[in-house]
Amino acid sequence: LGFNGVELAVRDPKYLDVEKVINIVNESNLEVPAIGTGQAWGEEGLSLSDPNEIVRKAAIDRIIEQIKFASNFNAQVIIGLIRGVIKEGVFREETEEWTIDSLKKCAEFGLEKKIKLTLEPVNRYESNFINTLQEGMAFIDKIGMPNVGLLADTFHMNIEEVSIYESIIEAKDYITHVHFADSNRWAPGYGHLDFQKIVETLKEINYQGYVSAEILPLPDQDSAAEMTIKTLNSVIK
Ligand code: LER
Ligand code: MN
Repeated sequence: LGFNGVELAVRDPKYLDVEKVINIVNESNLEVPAIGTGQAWGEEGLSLSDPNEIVRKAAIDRIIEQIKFASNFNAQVIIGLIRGVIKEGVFREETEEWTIDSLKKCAEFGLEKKIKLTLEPVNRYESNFINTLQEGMAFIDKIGMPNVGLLADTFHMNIEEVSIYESIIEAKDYITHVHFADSNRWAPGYGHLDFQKIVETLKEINYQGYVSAEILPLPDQDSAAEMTIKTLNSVIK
């Protein structure tokens, strides 16, 4: 269809035949810009912010394994839902401290392997912890590591940002990866977001990275992939 890369969503690299993945990616002439890690939160409850130190340690270890996997492709490792939530009865400050400590450890290992982490603000219905690009930037400043950037996801931004465009401009020095999904999380073109204007804004900030379609496979996966390319071709000139 004309895609340049493929983003991989991996719960635990230990269950992958890594050589086989590398071969398939190479044979298909694709790059891997980023590795999604959220399934470890969704399916195993691993979280970098959990009040329980053992759970945090398991989440850090998982991200370390993801960094090793990512180094096969020079991919960024996404810190999305694996950062967890602010649990009931826990102060925001505590959650932040634990997460900063966890992410520093992950980022230090990333530095050794020359791999970036990209922190993704997600909408309030998925987490109560880091919803806007502004919150993401403030958090990245607190981590204080050079290899932690920001992931701008248009689906989450449509729910949380006052202006998708102004937020992209404000976050221009932080954005290292972009997820595209339309307002309904279907492929770009199936909802009501203005991808022409979003792409113009990304060009305005001279964004040089990938835009990755993170979408529902609806009405079916082939149509979703085709619609993505069709919309991107019509707005990226
Ligand atoms: C992950 O990239 C994301 O956007 C979350 O909403 C998990 O699906
Ligand atoms: Mn996303």
